[in-house]
Amino acid sequence: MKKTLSVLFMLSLCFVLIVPSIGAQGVSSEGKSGEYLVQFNGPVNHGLLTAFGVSEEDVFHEFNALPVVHLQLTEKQAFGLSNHPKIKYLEENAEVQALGQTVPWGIPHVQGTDAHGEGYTGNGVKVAILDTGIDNTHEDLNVQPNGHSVFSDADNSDPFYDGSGHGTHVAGTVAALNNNLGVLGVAYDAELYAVKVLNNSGSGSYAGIAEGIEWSIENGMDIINMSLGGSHSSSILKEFCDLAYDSGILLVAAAGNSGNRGGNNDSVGYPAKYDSVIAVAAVDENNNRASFSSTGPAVELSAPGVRVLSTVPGNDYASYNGTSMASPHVAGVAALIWAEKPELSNVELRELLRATAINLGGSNQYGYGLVQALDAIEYTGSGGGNGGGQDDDDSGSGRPGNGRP
Ligand SMILES: [Ca+2]
Ligand SMILES: [Ca+2]
Repeated sequence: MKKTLSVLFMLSLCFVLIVPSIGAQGVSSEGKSGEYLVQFNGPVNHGLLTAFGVSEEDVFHEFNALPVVHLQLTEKQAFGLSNHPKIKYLEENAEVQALGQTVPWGIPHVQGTDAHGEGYTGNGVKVAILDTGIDNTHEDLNVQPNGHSVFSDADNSDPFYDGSGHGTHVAGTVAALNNNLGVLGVAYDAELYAVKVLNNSGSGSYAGIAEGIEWSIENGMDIINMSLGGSHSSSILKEFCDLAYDSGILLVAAAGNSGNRGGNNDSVGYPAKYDSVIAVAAVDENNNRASFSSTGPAVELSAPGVRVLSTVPGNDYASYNGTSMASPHVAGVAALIWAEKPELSNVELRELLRATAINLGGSNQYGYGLVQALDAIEYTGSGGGNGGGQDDDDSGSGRPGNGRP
């Protein structure tokens, strides 16, 4: 009997277009020449240009469709021509450039950009995205070449084909590239691994999750992100999660989207509910719990999960809501920390995430609160922090990818 899981995201609104914009041209000083576009009233009058001292080599291009010339002028020439009755328009040739990279609100919200400013980027930390696959042709993602699909049918056997968009979106929140396009991930130098455990419709089984966890252990993953869940417990899935945790992997999962408006039900799903897995709740820009975000004693941390802009297949971008979107913020923050503090065990890293989170109120709604990357990286433990402390019992010997047996 197969119990199904489903992806934990909701609406897919607001497709975002990257539109070209007109950048401002620098101001040229007196007598200095600049590039202009000049349109004549009637045919291009070369005699007029000559009269203003414009030589042939100053003309870059003469258009055919309109009486327009692209040329180089001094400010004085430009001023003179602009007042001449035979000139219809005279404009500086403004530079056109792509709008560039958009930083989704969640990235600074978890101190991702603060951490980047200090040079922390998650370099080399291996993050397995157990999801619907990752579109590895996306221009804003760098997906590692070895991945895995738990499916054998032709439509779902390729971990780099994401027919849903869910896994690609989750991946972008962890590690969309820092370039001049698209969006920015929390830990943009982390290594993304596509582990397809959900099919193109966003469904999977506990056996598939278990197989994805096994692959992650065998392939030396540091962090597993599971933006998925189901309402039934499975002893065997729990065993696999425990096995991964005991091997030193940090497991992060969406708490679930089964919360109610009052925030008073016990609705955290599996695998998030297991002790070995961090359950992540979703908040909005004002740090209010998203009304859908599951609640209960198992909620451990909070992260942005409302109107989260990230990558989707086909070099596109979209905003999604869900605890699925919150979980990869935590995975990304964990990657930022672990790259700087590889000596921490997964248990110590988890303690640090808790100790440096911003308390947002009720623990059943927010857990320890909103994760903070830079505070965690800079945490010395001496000041007492806001609860917890880092003493633990672990067998800990640093992150798995960092010299584990
Ligand atoms: Ca980017
Ligand atoms: Ca848990």
